[in-house]
Amino acid sequence: MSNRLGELVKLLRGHRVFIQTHNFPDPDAIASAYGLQVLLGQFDIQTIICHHGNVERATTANMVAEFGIEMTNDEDLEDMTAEDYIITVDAQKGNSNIRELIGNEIACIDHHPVTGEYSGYEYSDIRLVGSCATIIADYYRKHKIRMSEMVATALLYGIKCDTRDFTRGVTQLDVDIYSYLFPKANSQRIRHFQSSEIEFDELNAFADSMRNVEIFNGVAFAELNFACSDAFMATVSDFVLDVDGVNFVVVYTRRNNGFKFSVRSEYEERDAGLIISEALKDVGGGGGHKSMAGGYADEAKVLGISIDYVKVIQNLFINVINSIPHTEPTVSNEVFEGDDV
Ligand SMILES: [Mn+2]
Repeated sequence: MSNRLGELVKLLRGHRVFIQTHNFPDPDAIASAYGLQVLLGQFDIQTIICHHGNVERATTANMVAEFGIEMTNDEDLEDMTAEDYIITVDAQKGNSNIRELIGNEIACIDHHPVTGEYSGYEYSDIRLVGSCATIIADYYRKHKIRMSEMVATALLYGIKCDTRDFTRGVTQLDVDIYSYLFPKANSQRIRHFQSSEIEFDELNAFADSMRNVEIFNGVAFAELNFACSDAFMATVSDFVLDVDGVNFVVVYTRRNNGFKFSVRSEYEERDAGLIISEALKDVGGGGGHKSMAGGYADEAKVLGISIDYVKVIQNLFINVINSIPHTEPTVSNEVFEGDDV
């Protein structure tokens, strides 16, 4: 795993290269794409960052604007061809959160568990660390490549977001990368991004959703009864997980003839990715990390079980959680030895 940058550069040279993030990119996806673009630029490989879905949250929009990151929406990519190369970052081809584009997905850099069947990458660097930005920063560190304050700040912010300030999914590599990035980054900018994670016009929606929280034996459910972004759902799940006595959170909203889910877990024993994939296997699908996961359920299939969809959703999750042998919960830290995970 150690000297692979040369391999990647060699693979890309002479091709038109796109860096594609997951849909509705979050700070980790944006930081990773940006950090990779600047890195490859140092080897004279020009890239175009592309994505599907808007970058409209205040924090992500601030990031893009303040760093001057050029992000092209897939609808504006008129001239991508099947010969063009795509590197997927913070996502893997075939996942439900990344749109299929015409180019050739030749490479992947990601920190999510492998779920799809796609095996066409000629280069893949998938490590189960706290953020994709950690992996990108590791390339700079290993190869002693100069890093600008903007890149360091973006990557550090990406790590902080995905690990929730180093409280979830943190590995030794994330910690090492933190100490590598910290002296290079601008902390004031990070504070500014962090202080705009909830938007003013979301405050009422946020308060309403808190009134709908139901808790059963440490498992909290919240239905969001209004159109909301994935990022907003994630913010709500994180917030509910902070409630004393809650160690597992299921937040969901109705969307496109279905239900969209965001799940959080505090304990190793309640593996969010495994639980959601099991809970939704007959009505949709889901997956993710031990501590954070997402998924989708088909409305007709849920309502086919019972018209009382709230109970259906609660039962689907609670049945899976209750089937897990009960042991004393341990706090999930997912610390791995060494940095090549
Ligand atoms: Mn990520």
